[in-house]
Formats: sequence, structure tokens, C-alpha cells
Amino acid sequence: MNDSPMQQKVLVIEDSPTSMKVLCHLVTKAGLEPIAASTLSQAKQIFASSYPEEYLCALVDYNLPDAEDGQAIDYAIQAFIPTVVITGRLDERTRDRVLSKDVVDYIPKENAQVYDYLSRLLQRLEKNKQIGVLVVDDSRLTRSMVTALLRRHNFVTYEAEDGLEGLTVLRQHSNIKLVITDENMPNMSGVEMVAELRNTFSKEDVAVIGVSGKGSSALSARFIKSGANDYISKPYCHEEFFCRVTQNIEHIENVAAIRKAANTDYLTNLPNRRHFFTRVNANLKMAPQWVCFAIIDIDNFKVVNDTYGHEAGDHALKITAKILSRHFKYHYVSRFGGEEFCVYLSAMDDDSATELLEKAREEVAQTEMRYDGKSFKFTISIGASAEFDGNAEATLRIADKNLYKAKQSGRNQLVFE
Ligand code: GH3
Ligand code: MG
Repeated sequence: MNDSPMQQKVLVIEDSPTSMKVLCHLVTKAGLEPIAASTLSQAKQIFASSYPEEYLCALVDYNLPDAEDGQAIDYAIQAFIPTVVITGRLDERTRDRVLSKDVVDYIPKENAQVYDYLSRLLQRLEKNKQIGVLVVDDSRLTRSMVTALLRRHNFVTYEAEDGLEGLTVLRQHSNIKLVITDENMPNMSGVEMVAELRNTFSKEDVAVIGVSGKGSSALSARFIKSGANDYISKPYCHEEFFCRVTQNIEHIENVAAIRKAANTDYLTNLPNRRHFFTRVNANLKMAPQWVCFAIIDIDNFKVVNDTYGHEAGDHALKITAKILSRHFKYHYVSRFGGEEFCVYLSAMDDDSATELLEKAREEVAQTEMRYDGKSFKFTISIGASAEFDGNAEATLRIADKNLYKAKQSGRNQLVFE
């Protein structure tokens, strides 16, 4: 595993002060710590007093005063640091020489765009530490070659020697987001494995890249038709391999981000009403013995907005959401809209639910909200109901009536009947 939390530093070996400044700025912007060296010997000195595990990667200039022909690159690679080469030289010979080494990537100092590319690459290397990639191939040599390539980009790697073992490993590790598979293997082929895993994992949850031999376009199509996201033909160059890997990982991440945005309330980060019901309905399918819905509404919230401003109101909503999340961490809590929240409780009883709801109410009432140098307090009213006959909407209507009663009887109270 290569997901050490220590990997926060980036070794920058660069002799041009201007480039060094830009690179260090990019590294800092990515939330990482740049360690600067302007010569190879300085880099060696720095390195002698630290551990390779502390480094996320190294950004290395091809040409340095004491290493004019890429020797610093070899040094960084031998020190087991993922190495990104930065160079002003654009000739074909230099490019081929750099790419023949075990580098992560090669970035010519052509224009400002390349710095944007580098900035994304740094973020990618950081994110990859959390992403598992499974390599399925019956050849041990191929497996170790591919996993070595992936580890160079900080991925967490897993191996399986046929489709059956691939399925087992995939089910054991939820961090696996990409499977790279060969076709011809004993017990279960690559195509069979893809078809099988699609019964459980969608294309948006786990991407699959099928590897097909030279000239076998029929196999590429079979992979895609059986549920693979992509394919790559042998022999492939490392650059193409990483382009495909990154593209597929980014697709998975983009879908996950869209899903999260669609399910989350933008202000409080709580699940929204739609997502709340998706989760509640999934839980109700398991036919729990006892369930309760509670609607929580902030008292006189209009006064908070009118007195302290809308932004202070937003801040108070976020704090309230945090308090509720903490109290109901083993249950489902959501922002229904405005200053109204809803909680779904199950596997409890009336007494323990009352105690839990009362504690949340008390904590909100006692919390001093601070915003922009001002400080204020407010309370919440709660209407709850555990009368459930299979229709959640009906239970919510009773909870809402109870909330109305709580408001009528002076607010800052729970009505649960
Ligand atoms: P009650 O105790 O009867 O619930 O009184 P209330 O003032 O809380 O209720 P009312 O429905 O009169 O007002 C709700 C206020 O909540 C008005 C609205 O501007 C405010 N509000 C709703 N959503 C937001 C939000 O996202 N941010 C802020 N700052 N205020 C919001
Ligand atoms: Mg209110």
C-alpha cells in the first residue's frame, strides 16, 4: 500500500529562479509543501536527511548545472519518488530519452497552459493515494509490470490471476474504482468477469479497461458490449496507458461529484429531501419494528434574519445542521427546506427517541451563535410521530400537526404523541 499520510512534500529540483518560483507556488496551491533544490548535489543533501515516503513526487528539471543530461531524473527515480520531468528542451531525442525512463510524466515549459496541466497532475497524484486499481492477468510478469506503472502514479494496487479471483478481490475492497483486465485466463475470462461484475457494480461505480492483443478489434468490441468502459490494445505506450487510466478515473469521480451535488443541500451539506426519502425507503424495505419521523423547525427565524442579516441566518443554519448531525449520527437527518429539518429514527422506542430529541433541542437552545462580531441564540420546536402503518407520508402529517401544536404552546419544545 502506498497511501502514507506522510506524503505531503514535493521535491522541486530546478535551477531557474523564475521557474522555481512558479513551481513552488503551484505546489503550495495544491496544499503541498515544496522543498526546493537548485542543483542535483543540493537535492542529494536534502534527501540524505529525509525519507522517500515523505514525498508525494519530485518535479525535476532536465538540465541542471551539475546534471546536464537528465542525471537528476535517474537520481529521483532510484530514490523511489514518482518523478515528473520539467524541461525547456522540446526536441524529439530528449522526449524519447525522458519517456524511456520510469517517469510519471513529461512537461515541456512551452506556455502557461502546461502549468495548469501540472497543477492538475499534482492534485491527481494526491487523490490517487485513495484509489484502488485491480489488475487481472494470469501472467505474473504482466501483473507486476502494470502494477509498477500504476504505483508510479500513487495508485493503491491489487492483483488477481483470473476472473474468479478478480471478482473476489473486487468485493473485498471498496476503494477499487478501476479494473484492468486481460482476456485469456483460466477459470474465468476477462469478458466473462466484466459481464458478471456488472450485475453488482455499475459503469459509474467501477470502470473496467479490457486489454486486447494486437489486431483483435473483435475482442475490443466484445469487451465494450459486455460492460467494459474502455479497452487498450497491446502493445501500448505508457503515455497512452496513463491517459486512458486517468480519463476513466476522472469519469468515475465526475459522476460521484454530480451524484453528491444532486443529493446534498448546498448550504448545510445535509442530505436533501429527495435523498432522505431514498434512504428512508431503503430502510423501510427491511420492515423495522419501530420507526419515528420528527420535523424540526427553528423558532422565530425571521427575527434572526431581520436583526442580524441573512448571512448570519445562513451561518446559524449550518451550525444547527452540525448539531443535529452529531445528535442523530446513527439515524437519518435532512434539511427539508428553509429552516426546517427532518429526522428519521428506527430501531429504538418512544422513550429513548424522546430523550434523544430533547437533548438536541436543549443543545440548540444553549448554543451561542457567533457571526461577524455578534452573538445570538435561538430555539427549535419539534413535532414527532411513531404512528406508522406503512405510509411515511401519513406519519409525517401527524409529525407536522405536532409541530404546529409545539409552536402554539410557546415554542422551544417537543410534541410527540
Ligand atoms: P416560527 O417560529 O413560527 O417558525 O417563525 P419563523 O420566523 O421561523 O417562521 P417564518 O416561516 O415566518 O420564517 C422563516 C424564515 O426563514 C423566513 C426566511 O427568510 C428564513 N429562511 C428560510 N430559508 C433560509 C435560508 O436558507 N437562509 C436564511 N438566512 N434564512 C432562511
Ligand atoms: Mg420557523
